[in-house]
Amino acid sequence: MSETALGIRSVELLEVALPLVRPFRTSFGEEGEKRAILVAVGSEELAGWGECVASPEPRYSEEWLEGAWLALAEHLVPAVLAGGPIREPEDVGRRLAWVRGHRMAKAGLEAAVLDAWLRARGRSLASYLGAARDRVECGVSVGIASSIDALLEEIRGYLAKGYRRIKLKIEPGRDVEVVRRVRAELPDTPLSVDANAAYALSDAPLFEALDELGLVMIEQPLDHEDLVDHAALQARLRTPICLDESIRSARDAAAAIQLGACRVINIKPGRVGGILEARRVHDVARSLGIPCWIGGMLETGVGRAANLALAAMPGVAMPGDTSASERYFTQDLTDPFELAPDGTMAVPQGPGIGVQPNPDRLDDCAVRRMTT
Ligand code: NPQ
Ligand code: MG
Repeated sequence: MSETALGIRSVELLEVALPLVRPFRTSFGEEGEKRAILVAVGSEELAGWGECVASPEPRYSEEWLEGAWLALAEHLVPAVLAGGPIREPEDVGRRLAWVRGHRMAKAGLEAAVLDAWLRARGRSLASYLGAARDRVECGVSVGIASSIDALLEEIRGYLAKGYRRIKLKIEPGRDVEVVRRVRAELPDTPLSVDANAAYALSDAPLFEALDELGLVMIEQPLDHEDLVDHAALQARLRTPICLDESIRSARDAAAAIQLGACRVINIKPGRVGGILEARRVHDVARSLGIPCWIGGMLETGVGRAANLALAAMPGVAMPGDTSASERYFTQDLTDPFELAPDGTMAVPQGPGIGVQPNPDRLDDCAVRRMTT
């Protein structure tokens, strides 16, 4: 264990592919397989691990896997290596600040360096982030289903496992009627919806209908780059609007809150450019009295571990999309994350993110590797 700077000897990029237990359908598309880039930072005896959440196609945001791979290989990794030993985790963001955008790619690299830096100090990510608890409440995100009966069966399965909040994905044509049916069958279940930016302000009457259904929140109803229309919509609703895609930084979070564009914030480290910026979003929301929670991008155990550490921060006031490994994968890359019957999950307490990918599983799932 050393308090000296972290020398990085090598950086490996691995593209992994894991089958999903069931296809995941949203308003922007369907995924049958999870692909991700893992970043492994090697130093002395140690490795640090990070996950880049960019998916194969630029549907959720403009970033996509191949673009993130190139950004990492050609710009981000060389820029971090060129700066020499890492004295503090903020060095990564400073060395990458000249690169516009590419937040998911930056986040994967920063996460790996931060993991290695913390492991060298024997310190957990949760403790570094000022964790307020050692277990976190978990919700689950449910994809758009082929029928309401199939949807209800899937939801009942998750409720039986203990999940504390059900998030229904909606899209035009599969919205109010579906949610009304689910609400009628499950009158006391904390329910939310996520539109992934599929609607326009002219759909306000539809959201006024949803407003009658006692939802915990309505996530990202309007355009992924909009704040102003969200503010107009929020003024017409009692149900809090939660922003996901529209919040790309702590600066965005402050603007959205001041405009009245949301009353809740979904924090994803990939979307905002890293774990440290995710903490800044949390700090902004907390200081302005806005509850936040930690979202998910179908992460493998590497990204999931970091999300659980973030979910332990004191301003995280709602259950996250930090679901169990088995929600998405028959076999994770790490030891599986499991939900307790009370709907909580343990926050990893070991050094760094507290888990490591299993080398045999990596061999099975890796489809591409590159070492710098
Ligand atoms: C959201 N996640 O909150 C996202 C969107 C999402 C858990 O609902 C592959 C990779 C497929 C990332 C589908 C959840 C995905 C993905 C949806 C992210 O909006
Ligand atoms: Mg969302």
